[in-house]
Amino acid sequence: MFKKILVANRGEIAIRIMRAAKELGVATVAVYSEADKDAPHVRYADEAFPIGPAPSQLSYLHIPNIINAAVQTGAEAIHPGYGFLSENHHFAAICKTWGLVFIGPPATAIEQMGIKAQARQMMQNAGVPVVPGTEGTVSDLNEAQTIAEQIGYPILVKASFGGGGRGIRIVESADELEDAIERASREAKSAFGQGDVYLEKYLRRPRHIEIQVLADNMGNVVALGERESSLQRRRQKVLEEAPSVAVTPELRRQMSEAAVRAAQAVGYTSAGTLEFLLDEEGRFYFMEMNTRVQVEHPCTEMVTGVDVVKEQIRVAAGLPLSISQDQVQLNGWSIECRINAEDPSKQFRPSPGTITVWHEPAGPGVRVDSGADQGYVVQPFYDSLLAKLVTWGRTREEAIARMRRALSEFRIEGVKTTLQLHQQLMEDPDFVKGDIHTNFLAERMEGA
Ligand code: MV4
Repeated sequence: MFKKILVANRGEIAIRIMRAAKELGVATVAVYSEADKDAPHVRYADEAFPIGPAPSQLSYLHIPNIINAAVQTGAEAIHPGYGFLSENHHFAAICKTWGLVFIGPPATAIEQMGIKAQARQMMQNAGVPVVPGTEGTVSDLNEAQTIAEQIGYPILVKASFGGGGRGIRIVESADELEDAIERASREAKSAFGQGDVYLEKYLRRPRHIEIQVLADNMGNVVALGERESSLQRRRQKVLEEAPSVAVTPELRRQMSEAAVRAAQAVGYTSAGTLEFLLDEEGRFYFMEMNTRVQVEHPCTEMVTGVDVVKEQIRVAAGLPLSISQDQVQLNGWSIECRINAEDPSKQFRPSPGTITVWHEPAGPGVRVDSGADQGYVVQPFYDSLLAKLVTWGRTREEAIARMRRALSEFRIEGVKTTLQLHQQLMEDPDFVKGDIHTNFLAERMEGA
């Protein structure tokens, strides 16, 4: 096992990773920007190293400063968390050249899954179902029109280097296709420096189901069941749960087998997530692979008892996974509410400022992963996630009852938050029934 690792992130996920390290007897190094010198993740670490000014480009995304911090402090490995450098295959490769272990998948797997059009093709070759669409990227308008006619409108134009939903356009009919391809391509070029796009059949009300996988260097790949994250707002996830009301044991088996094949096809190691769309007829389609630990990993931890981050560190240290597929059992239900510093009355714009009151809920079945506390100043430079409130119950009903209770205990003053949005969701009859899909929040908010 490592003696010391560096955590190249901030906020709740930096603390989450350091907790795993501490349980494994591994010392931790935090890095921090000038804006974060008093942040909780800096206090939690055994030591901390400054990496530059507040803007991420100059600190948390600045590869030389992070490598320097690891070298100066004698860390043997770097955990990138999520966001920032976590899916930057150049960073993963650079770590290696400095003799540092990147706690994540091989750089090649990150790169292959990062090119979405190529990932689609690879997955299809591996026997994983994909949404009907183009083989590879659109190179010629006539050809795109022919394929669009074959799969039928509505069609989605997606950026191959996008991901997370940027550079996406819905096309309702043939006369809009040319314009949509041009716009999506231009948007992708300016956002990602690369204008390749591909086409997919647009599914109108799919559920978003993702399978968590873990893989080690001995060839073991284990699927930890699904999460459902259909509740999103402007492609930002708001709430996640595990398992999903829409997944039967048979469907779970099929999706898990597809996820394991997908991971094997790219020589995956560490923790990763296969994102699928599930249509109203119960058919599932591969959409993307996230080659990092995800924000919502605690839902899986609550229902499987497996510590996803500890497994990542073990695998990076060359150890085998601590569980096999037949030891994976799902127990009960878990829900995660993302508590963001955002103002619901201003279209959920970030709400920076000083937190004057911070009181976290506790008690049976409640887990809080937070990166803020009383007196903490929410910075405008970074993601607005303050805390993840996660509950567990023997049933979905019990997890919801605990979430209602925990939300009522959570007190945050000084900044606007999404606490109230979650309280409303917990009372929504369709949410309580489990009748949700990826257009749920958009439809609710249009109505409001
Ligand atoms: C889709 C889709 C329907 N059909 N692709 C949005 C974010 C990006 N990762 C992919 N997204 C979608 N792709 C096809 N062919 C619907 C969405 C989508 C969505 C997906 C997952 C979770 C929430 C979503 C909210 C709106 C749209």
